[in-house]
Amino acid sequence: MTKSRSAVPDLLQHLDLIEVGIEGAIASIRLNRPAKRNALSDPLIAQLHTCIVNLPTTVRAIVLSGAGDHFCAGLDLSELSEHSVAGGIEHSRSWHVLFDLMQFGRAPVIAVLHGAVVGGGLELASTAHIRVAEDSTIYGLPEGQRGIFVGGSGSVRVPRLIGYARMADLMLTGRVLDADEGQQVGLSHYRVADGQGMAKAMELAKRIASNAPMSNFAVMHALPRIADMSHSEGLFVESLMAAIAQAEPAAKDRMRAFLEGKAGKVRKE
Ligand code: 1HE
Repeated sequence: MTKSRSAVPDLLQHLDLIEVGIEGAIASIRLNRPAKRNALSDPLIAQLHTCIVNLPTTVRAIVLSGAGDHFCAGLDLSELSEHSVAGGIEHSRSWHVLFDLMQFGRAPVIAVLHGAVVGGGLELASTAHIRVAEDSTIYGLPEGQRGIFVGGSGSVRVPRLIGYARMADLMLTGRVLDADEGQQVGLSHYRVADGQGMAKAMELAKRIASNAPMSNFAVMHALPRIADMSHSEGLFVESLMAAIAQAEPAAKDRMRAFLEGKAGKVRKE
């Protein structure tokens, strides 16, 4: 991928634990701590936060990946012993703030998964809107074995992807899922060969970035909230969101283009 360094705000060019690139409307963020398997230390969480809040407003899709042989080994275990109860809550909340910013941000996130996607790494991957998994991907929640509990929103986000029962199995037994098993249970949307994840993610990011902004906003912000609502509240919010989206000029232009035979048809590739 050809990335323009000049499009990356100055502040983000100086981060050392992540690598940021911008190509047109697509930002790429790579966790860049391969010697520690991209374990999420406090400074790495802080740099991700700085990055997400300082991305240019022109960014319409984000591709998230990890340098080296693994996407992310989760929490940096060397930091945990320092925490009191209050410190533990503060630490967990700092992850929640960042991960909410990613899920409910300005642009959809496409995660490229390979190698270990474990513990906090799976929590991070679960904030993404789309997950592309390479052959080498393995998923696990070793918190049970480490004597701790998920603290980076895993108990909220992971059951919504694979169900409470499967998450309990991963945590209680230390079971590790391979890429195919992950695909079967719904952890990934796309499965690709090793080394193909970034190209697939970029292809998807370009498609996503070309959607009408209000459609992407509705998918990111309304859809997950509606899923948490009662039937009647969900239908009410859906009507409001639908009316807002269809009133946008971008929606009217696209519908007119289809009726005039100038827009693509729905076809299976
Ligand atoms: C680490 C970490 C880490 C590696 N924190 N330093 N996460 C885990 O329980 C996963 C722990 N890690 C592993 O199981 C393995 O490292 C991997 C399967 C990810 C990769 O194995 P491998 O053979 O490629 O690497 P390695 O030799 O184990 O690790 C290389 C170095 O990274 C080594 O440091 P070095 O100084 O000896 O070279 C490791 O100590 C270091 N390293 N993973 C700190 N996680 C908000 S709650 C979230 C709770 C959790 O995430 S719990 C799950 C934590």
